[in-house]
Amino acid sequence: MEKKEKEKKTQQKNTNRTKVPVSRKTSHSSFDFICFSYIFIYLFIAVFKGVSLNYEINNTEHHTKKLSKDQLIVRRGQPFTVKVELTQPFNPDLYPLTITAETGKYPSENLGTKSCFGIPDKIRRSPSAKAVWKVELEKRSYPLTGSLNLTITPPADAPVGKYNLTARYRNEETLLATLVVLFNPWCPDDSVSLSDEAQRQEYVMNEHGIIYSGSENYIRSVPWDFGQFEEDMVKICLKILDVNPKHLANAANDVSARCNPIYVSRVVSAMINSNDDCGVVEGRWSAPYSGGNEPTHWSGSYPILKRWYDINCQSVKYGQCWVFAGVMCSVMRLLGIPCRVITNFQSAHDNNKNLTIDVYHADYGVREKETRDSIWNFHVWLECWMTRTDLAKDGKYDGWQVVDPTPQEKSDSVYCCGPAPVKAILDGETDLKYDVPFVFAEVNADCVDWLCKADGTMTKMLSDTKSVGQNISTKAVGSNTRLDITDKYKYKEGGFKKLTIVTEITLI
Ligand SMILES: *[C@@H]1O[C@H](CO)[C@@H](O)[C@H](O)[C@H]1NC(C)=O
Ligand SMILES: *[C@@H]1O[C@H](CO)[C@@H](O)[C@H](O)[C@H]1NC(C)=O
Ligand SMILES: *[C@@H]1O[C@H](CO)[C@@H](O)[C@H](O)[C@H]1NC(C)=O
Ligand SMILES: *[C@@H]1O[C@H](CO)[C@@H](O)[C@H](O)[C@H]1NC(C)=O
Ligand SMILES: [Ca+2]
Ligand SMILES: [Ca+2]
Repeated sequence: MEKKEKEKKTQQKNTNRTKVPVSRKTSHSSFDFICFSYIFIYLFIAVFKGVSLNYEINNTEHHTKKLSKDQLIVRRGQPFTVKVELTQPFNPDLYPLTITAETGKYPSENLGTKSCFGIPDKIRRSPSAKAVWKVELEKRSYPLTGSLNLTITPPADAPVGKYNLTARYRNEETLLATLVVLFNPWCPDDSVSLSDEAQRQEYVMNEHGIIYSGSENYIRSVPWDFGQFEEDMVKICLKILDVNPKHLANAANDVSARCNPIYVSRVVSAMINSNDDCGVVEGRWSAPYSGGNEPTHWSGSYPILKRWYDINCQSVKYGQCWVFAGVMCSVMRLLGIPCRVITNFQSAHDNNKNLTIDVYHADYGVREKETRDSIWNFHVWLECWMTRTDLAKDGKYDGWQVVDPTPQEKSDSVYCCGPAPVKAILDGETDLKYDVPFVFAEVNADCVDWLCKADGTMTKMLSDTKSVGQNISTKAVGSNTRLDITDKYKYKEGGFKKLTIVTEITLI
């Protein structure tokens, strides 16, 4: 106890003195020594001499170089190297090196938010420890001079977010690194794994996109700047996670659940709209747009996200579907979940979940019946790529999932939507999580026009089974052309599949 106190004081005293030379040194040396570890040089029995986080090499290999050159940002399931220098020979048989990785305010081994590992890895762990990290001594290390090249690997199911790595050797502890861990589409074991490099470049790395709007007869291409690699996007996106109501209610469980892209995409879909929480964008669908900008003002996500962050997490005014989807795409790409923006033309909003869009027309002298069912000339949502082992072990529902941040209907009493597997929408499997019936209706609902008569009866005037869900479009991989993916959402009109589906649905 006493010794620790003393160390702390020395540490504080030395911080000021060492700061200037340390930072000057980092800019010229190939190794970036961090202050914390440097301080120990001045301690009498210090064992940690220096740490180099190899930012350049690590961030390049983890596809995060565009994000930062002086912060370690890695992806789970993939090793990174750290060089540690000791003031004495490394003797792991006598004195093991232990490292602890911690994230969130309540790190716990059983929740996967804390992991203890080391060389040799003889650490006693709880049998229910989740997300166990590992470390190996690289061949190019010189234990006799205390120069260690460590290869550290976060597990492929680690919660994403900010971590502290602390090392302990011979009763001395030092902060090795503060780093950020992201999802890893390059890692086969990650639940967001995407095998094709061209697709990863498009759906994770591309900062520029096209959002389609207009109508099915005149499709407009609007460029959108995602800006997911802007300098402070890590900070902004982690803030979005930290102010979400589930985090405020139970921070330990929320941080633990950040290992799961299903959970994260659902949370982000709720946090992009300002309903229910301090979400990023406030929606408005008609003038006046006073106190903010018209939705058509925006051409990219970053100015919106930055503004939200700068005004202390107050929602930015105003957005409509393409703004919500564009902003969410930036957040998901930054976090490392592959995603793309989708436009559905003649998109139905089936307010009462019965798969028909009912429009009521008044007979002479009769008031029109109120209806909240509606058809939008287009609607924009997001597809995110992930496995759905929660729905089927055989991978049937893996792949693209609809996630829609536009506040249309509540799901579990919050304005959010999805992830809904596109395969489940195609096959009309409306009992699957999340919100499959709602998205199914957006692309499949029948339109019924009713005539309301003076005696209170109604006559069906017109029934249109074809117009909803047209020309479902997204930007193609590696080019600026439009890809029509309507056949991923629905079988050809009148096909056998659709008929069975409608019967199933009307029974619900
Ligand atoms: C990480 O270390 C910093 C600085 O020592 C501290 O403020 C922070 O609370 C730590 N975070 C975790 C998750 O341990
Ligand atoms: C540590 O590894 C890096 C590359 O991974 C290498 O350049 C460096 O020389 C190694 N350090 C030592 C002390 O061998
Ligand atoms: C759907 O709901 C509307 C309004 O309640 C109703 O008029 C219509 O008949 C319903 N359609 C079906 C197929 O149940
Ligand atoms: C939209 O889809 C329809 C068929 O559903 C097709 O006839 C039309 O050419 C498509 N429009 C465009 C712009 O591709
Ligand atoms: Ca919200
Ligand atoms: Ca309806």
